[in-house]
Parts: sequence; C-alpha cells; structure tokens
Amino acid sequence: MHLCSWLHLCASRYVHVLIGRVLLISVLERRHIFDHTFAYSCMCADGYAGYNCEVNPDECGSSPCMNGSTCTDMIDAYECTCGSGWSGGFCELEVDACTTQENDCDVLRAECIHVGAGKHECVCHPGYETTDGAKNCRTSQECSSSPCMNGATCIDGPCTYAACVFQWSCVCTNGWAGSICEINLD
Ligand SMILES: [Ca+2]
Repeated sequence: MHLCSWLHLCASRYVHVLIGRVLLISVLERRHIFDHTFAYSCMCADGYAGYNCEVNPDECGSSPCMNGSTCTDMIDAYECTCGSGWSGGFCELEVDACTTQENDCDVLRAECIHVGAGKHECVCHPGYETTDGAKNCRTSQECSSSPCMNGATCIDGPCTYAACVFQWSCVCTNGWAGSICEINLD
C-alpha cells in the first residue's frame, strides 16, 4: 500500500471522487489522498473528458463555422474567425458593405447596391455618369457631342442630387424647330 502521487490523480482542477478508502484529506491542496490499491474516478468539468479529465475534446469536429471560416477549439467552446465579407458567431451573416466604411460610392449622386458577402456596386443616379465605378458621378455631358443642329444652343438639363430632370435640350435659332432643330420652318 502506498500513497498516490499528484500525477496519478485526476488532471488538476477537477474533482476526485474516491471509490476506495480515503487515507487522508489534504485541505491545503483541496484533494483526497487515497490508497492506490483502490480505484478512483474523476468528475470532469465541462469541456474535459477522459478517465483523468486529461482530454480536451475538439468542439470544431462538427465543423460549426460556416462559409470558409477558421474554427479554433477552446474549452467547452469554439471560436469562428470569419473570412472577408462574413460575420456572426458562425460566420453565417453576409456583411453588407453598403453599411460599412467599404461604401465608397458617391455619397450624394450614387446608389450603393449590396451584391453579395462584403461586395457592393455603385450606380450613379439618372442623368449622371462616371469614369471610376461611381465613386464620383458628374452630370452627363450630352452637349459635348453637339447633338443640336443648325446653329442651335445645347443646354444640359437641371439636376438635383437625386436625378437630372431632363438631360439636355436644344434652343433653336429663328426658322428652325424639332427636338434637335432639324426642321426648317422657312
Ligand atoms: Ca475543446
């Protein structure tokens, strides 16, 4: 008969339930010291398993993290580290980039459209055009192609931030009519 060493007992911090005879109770170490000829069992805390509570089961084994995220096993828990564009405890939620600082659309003259996890597109309001994916929109320059005929004056339509009321029009010289002053009245 001999006393068990600490290493022969349950993993530290766990409750020792002695099946056999208690030789003495260590108040200082808060454990029982027992006769090794008798069996013992361990009552594991949540998140531990094994005869001596020495096993940390892998909570990532059931692949709880979604959408390509990384699972980190912890004690009776796991943690998902989401990839770009995903959020939530399981990375199950698409990030709406239009509601984040990722939104780089023209604040006043473009619409941000959510098109997938962390992805967005910018579209200029009607009557506006862009050369940089609607990060900046400007009123369309219809008059630059000189659509008005016979000496008419081309006028870009008035715009609000929401839209241009009409995009352009022609002011004809005397004797001409039509939307582009193409009709000779004389
Ligand atoms: Ca674990």
